[in-house]
Amino acid sequence: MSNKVALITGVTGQDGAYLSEFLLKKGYEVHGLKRRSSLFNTDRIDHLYQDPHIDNRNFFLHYGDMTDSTNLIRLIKEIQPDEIYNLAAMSHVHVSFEIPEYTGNADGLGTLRILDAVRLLGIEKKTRIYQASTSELYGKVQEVPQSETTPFYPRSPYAVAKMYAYWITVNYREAYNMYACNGILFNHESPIRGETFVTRKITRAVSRIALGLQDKFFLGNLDAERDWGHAKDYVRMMWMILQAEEAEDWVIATGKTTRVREFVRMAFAELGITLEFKGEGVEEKAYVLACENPDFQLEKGKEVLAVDPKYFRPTEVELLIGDASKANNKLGWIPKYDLQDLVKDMMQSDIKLMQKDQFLKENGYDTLNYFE
Ligand code: NDP
Ligand code: GDR
Repeated sequence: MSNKVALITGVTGQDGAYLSEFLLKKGYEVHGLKRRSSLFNTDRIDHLYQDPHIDNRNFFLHYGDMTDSTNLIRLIKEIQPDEIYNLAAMSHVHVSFEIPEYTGNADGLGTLRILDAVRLLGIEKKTRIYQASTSELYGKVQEVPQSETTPFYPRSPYAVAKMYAYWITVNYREAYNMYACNGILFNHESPIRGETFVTRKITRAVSRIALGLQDKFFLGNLDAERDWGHAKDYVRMMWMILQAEEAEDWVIATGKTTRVREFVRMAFAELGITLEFKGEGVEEKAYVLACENPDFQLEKGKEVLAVDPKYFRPTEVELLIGDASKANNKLGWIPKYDLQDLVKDMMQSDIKLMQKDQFLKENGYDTLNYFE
């Protein structure tokens, strides 16, 4: 068992939650940075919570924000982490077009604040830093599959901010001999994925439609292709990256790409429902072709999906497919989940969740009715 100390920014997010679980199992003392919010924002880590009054705690939460340097410096000084995983970010690509300046501040300058805090405190020989870089850096297709040597062409304020974060991490490594690495992670999903990312939006809506809680749902670009993996495989790799002898940058991906439309098809298929897609572009719609599952009453020909252009992005990333051979060969990283396993995991979880909603509704209680 390890007796290392880790600091995770973005601990309340999808990856922060899985990484906390992973590091705690390895025996780490884990500190997480969470934002103050007017409602509890700790749903994903509530099962890890420890009462502050007990002895021998190994999981601690601290208020903080990536836009607040003094807070970050003070926390890093107090915690003296062996490893920092910088996962905090305004991580929604489409939303970044609405709040570009904030995104640049939190995602770009936020990374600088972490790196510079470690340098200022003089702990750069002790503290290793993982930066959550992204396949969005590749943006407009330059070559496929995308590897550590593929040129970047970011296509959103989010990706441009993450490009700054990527290079400032490389720069601090080279300028100050710091152990700082970029994990260039392709899309990774899970049952606790944020509800407004496309995979989770699909698995939630499909579950609700099957249970009769919702009539149909709307998506944007059905032709976009993504290299989707499971978040559990990807957080393991974040840790492996910081255990490597040399600080380097790594692509993490499955090497397979799938269209959004196909993900929709797979999610319905998990419930025994087959679809037919008709029309093109904004006119495209999906209808039930057959429902072989006696638990669900969906008639043949029922419209379940339509395109709404409000979900189109001003500039889109059409195709992502990663080449993770460096991580496969040098670190021995092999993902345990394939896309089919991922869809199954997400559908099983969302069906259960929506069955709760169904129960509440049938018994006269209100349920969540807000979708983006
Ligand atoms: P999430 O959106 O689920 O989580 C983001 C986390 O960052 C949340 O804990 C959020 O807090 C926190 N956060 C946001 N802004 C701030 C801020 N200003 N100060 C402090 N904390 C903040 O993202 P994921 O877990 O999916 O991703 C983790 C990281 O990896 C992100 O940096 C993302 O950009 C990057 N990434 C993700 C990929 C993916 O496919 N998931 C792929 C490649 C990179 P709160 O809960 O309060 O909102
Ligand atoms: P992405 O993920 O932008 O790749 O960023 P997202 O799931 O939001 O979109 C994937 C693709 O699906 C298309 N799409 C829709 N997307 C959303 N969110 N909602 C819709 O209704 C919809 N319809 C179609 C999108 O246009 C896009 O092409 C994620 C985030 O986790 C980033 O933080 C991370 O860096 C990258 O993955 C890798």
